[in-house]
Amino acid sequence: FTYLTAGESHGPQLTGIIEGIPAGLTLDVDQINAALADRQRGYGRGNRQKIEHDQVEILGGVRHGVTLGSPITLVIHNRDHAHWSAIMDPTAPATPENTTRKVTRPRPGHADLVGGLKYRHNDMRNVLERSSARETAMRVAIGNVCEQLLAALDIQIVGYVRQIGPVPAEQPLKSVAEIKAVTAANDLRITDPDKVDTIHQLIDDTRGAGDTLGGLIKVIAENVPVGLGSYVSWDTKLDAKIAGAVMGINAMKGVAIGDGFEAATRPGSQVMDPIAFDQKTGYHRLSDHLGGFEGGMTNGMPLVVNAAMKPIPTLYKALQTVDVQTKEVMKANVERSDTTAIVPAALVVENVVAIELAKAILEAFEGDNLARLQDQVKAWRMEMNQ
Ligand code: EPS
Repeated sequence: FTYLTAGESHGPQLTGIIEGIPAGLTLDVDQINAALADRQRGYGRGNRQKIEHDQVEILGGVRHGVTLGSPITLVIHNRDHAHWSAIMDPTAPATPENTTRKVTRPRPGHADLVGGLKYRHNDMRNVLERSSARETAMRVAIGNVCEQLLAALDIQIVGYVRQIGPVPAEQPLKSVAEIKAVTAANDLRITDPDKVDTIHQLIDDTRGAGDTLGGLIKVIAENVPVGLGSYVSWDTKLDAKIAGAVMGINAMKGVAIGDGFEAATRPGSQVMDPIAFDQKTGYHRLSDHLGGFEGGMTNGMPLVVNAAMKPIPTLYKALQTVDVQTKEVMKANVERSDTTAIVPAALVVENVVAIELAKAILEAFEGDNLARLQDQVKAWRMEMNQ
């Protein structure tokens, strides 16, 4: 199972190719589009989202709504490209007229400076166009294809926002369905709706001050088969793969499984999850401090993945930088941006975890055809007493 995305933020389109999805999966394009719309919502977003109306086009690997087992090609057009067609023209040679939005004052915290040095771009627009989180739209489209595969195997997953800036907003809800219902009903994707007003105010004040906010995200996956991933070598551990993939999302600075860093502060007796057994549900744990992983393998308890997102680096009240042409100390470039992207980021983390879970399942089982895969997973669950 592999996937690749391509495309610049203000270029003509984002493109994604996924290889390894089994044949026979009924793919609901409306569900992909609903996920894309969900990624565009959220308090604290900038004006770009008023321009975009993300919709996927399926151009390969699917026939009459059912996957063929061949590579699936997805496209999302950038509506904003209409305003950038000359500046982002893929083929017309550069002229003074089509290079007017040159970026020479790198933003601290962004990929601008090092990306420009590394690739020898004298216009750092060539960096920011691809390092932009616009690309996460395609990761959500691909992630939704994976979520539809996981749903066909009775696995549910949700991502939500636990904290925005310094304000925690988490109520201990347990089931994925319950979390989905509560977080869909507010524009912050939080489980504690009493915090909505406080956080709106915080975001407004932060925007007013020309500043930005990050936050904390949690993803929970239910009914994951026991024994995905392996303890035998470091690079077979599924928690490590998930951590890497989550860290690969724009602006992430931390990933933790289960109680994460907090587990380091307590004695072992308050961190390990005692084992129990009954005929109906088989082996289970009496708590889930370890977030569903032991020895890098899923243990049948809900997977709990936490992520910490830094604030957006584009500040309207710009920080000090150095102009790469003159080497003069200046204020950093200001591009149109969001005050916070924590709300869409929670959905992106959810989708990236879904991709890694689908990948792990397709590594563990033979995945040419969905019905055969379902039979294998069912037999496996029975053997695991799950
Ligand atoms: C982004 C900057 C903004 C965001 C963008 C990510 O875009 P623009 O510069 O066009 O205003 O809106 O996010 C998206 C376009 C999106 O769909 O999420 C950045 O620099 O990362």
